[in-house]
Amino acid sequence: MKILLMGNPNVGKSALFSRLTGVNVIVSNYPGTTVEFKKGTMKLGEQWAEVIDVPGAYTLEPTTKAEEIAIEMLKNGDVVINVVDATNLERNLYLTLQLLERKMPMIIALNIWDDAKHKGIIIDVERLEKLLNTPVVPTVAITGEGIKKLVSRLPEVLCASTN
Ligand SMILES: Nc1nc2c(ncn2[C@@H]2O[C@H](COP(=O)(O)OP(=O)(O)OP(=O)(O)O)[C@@H](O)[C@H]2O)c(=O)[nH]1
Ligand SMILES: [Mg+2]
Repeated sequence: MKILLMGNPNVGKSALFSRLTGVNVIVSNYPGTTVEFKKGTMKLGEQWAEVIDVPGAYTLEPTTKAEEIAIEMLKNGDVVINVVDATNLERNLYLTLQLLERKMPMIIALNIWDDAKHKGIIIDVERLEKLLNTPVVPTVAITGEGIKKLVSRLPEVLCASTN
């Protein structure tokens, strides 16, 4: 099982990666490039899953080397945790919609939820979930808020993908 952490640059993918994975993290360069990514593992029920901190991408129509690599990685992933910046929802949804078009099993971590609240940004999470037909879980990667819930909802998308 390969879990990909994907999202725009600077949305908290690496912070979430650290929360999900243990100590055995490998940092590598994507073959033939200087683009770095991290690989770790997490326990998912009885199984170990591989978690990959994919380089940030705004689009799946690549404009940068990092985006090209993100797309390559997407081909080998089983499920995507799409990390979305709750303070920049509209911009972030561009990539989200492209991922949905690819019919990748996906769950959304609506991250930086703390800043969004402080800024008075109100997001109707249930409505967003219905609109996208995808689980959406508010998270604060730097404190760990919402991470357990995020992980607990992963099986929903995994089951849906094997049906
Ligand atoms: N307030 C707040 N800050 C966060 C949260 N998650 C991450 N950050 C901060 O946001 C910044 C970016 O976090 P990263 O985890 O490096 O983001 P990233 O998506 O890995 O960034 P790139 O690898 O550059 O694409 C850091 O300063 C984090 O401390 C969050 O939930 N709330
Ligand atoms: Mg990062």
